[in-house]
Amino acid sequence: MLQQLKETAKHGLAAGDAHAPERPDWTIDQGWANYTQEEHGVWRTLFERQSKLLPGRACDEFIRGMQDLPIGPEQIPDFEQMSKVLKKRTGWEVVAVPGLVPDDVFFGHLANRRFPAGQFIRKPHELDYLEEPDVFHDVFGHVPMLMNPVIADYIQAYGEGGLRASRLGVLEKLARVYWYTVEFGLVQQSDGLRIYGAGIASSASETRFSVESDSPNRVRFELERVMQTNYRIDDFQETYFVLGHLDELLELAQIDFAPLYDRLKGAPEHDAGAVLASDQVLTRGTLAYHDAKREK
Ligand code: HBI
Ligand code: FE
Repeated sequence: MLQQLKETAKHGLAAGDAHAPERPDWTIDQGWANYTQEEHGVWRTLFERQSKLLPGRACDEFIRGMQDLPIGPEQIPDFEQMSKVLKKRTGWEVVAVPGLVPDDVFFGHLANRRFPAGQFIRKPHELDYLEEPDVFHDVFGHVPMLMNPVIADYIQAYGEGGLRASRLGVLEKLARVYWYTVEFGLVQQSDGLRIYGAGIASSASETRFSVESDSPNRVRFELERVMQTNYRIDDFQETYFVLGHLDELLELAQIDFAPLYDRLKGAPEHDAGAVLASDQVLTRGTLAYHDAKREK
């Protein structure tokens, strides 16, 4: 999955790298007319698979965002067309990038309501494995939620917070909040537990695992707890953090993190699968899925 990409981000993008950008903001032209039929076909395969899985598993906001966007199975979406609709709704636009971009560049885009989306699409033989975020993860996974005003403000605030956290040397803590919300978040809806995280919504296997498996823990989201918790970059999450309502992200976007960073300096870190006495546990996982792998 795309979790791998965090490592790549750290190691793969040194200055003077072969991936050195032509533009300082790392954007490229999407070059929509240059996608091949095979590439549109990969999009269709992934789109149809996820569209069948998500009703009843993704939150209402995701489903509605998808419906209101010019996104369908036929072809990889045209970023310009999509941005027109998105811009009207929440002021966001989608810009093309070659893959992972350096943290400060990424945050700079988010802080200005530009979502950097991978221009390329994965190959037909790697439908379920990704080292860098591609157009399917970024567009199918993220853009429907950017149609929602709460998420729109929250991700912009993350961009601004990311720039500050980088300067303070505490990015790891903030990145965990992004990971366990924007990428792998679940939310309690009146009719059950639902997905809003893009890393889940763009993955067929994790869509099922996150809401149906007995293996993972599902714990009520609590900011400081999440900031102290490691995450899996190479596999399904061992723990999902669950919001009572998406509006909680609105408060989160307004919190001054600086005092939290201070308070958490030297505080214990929790394993990805840990359950704490202070947790409000919704489902205590068996952890069978990850334990089976650890035994090997
Ligand atoms: N670049 N294109 C892209 N997409 C990401 O999600 C991304 C990135 N660069 C850095 C990054 N994510 C993360 O390391 C930060 O959110 C911490
Ligand atoms: Fe993502």
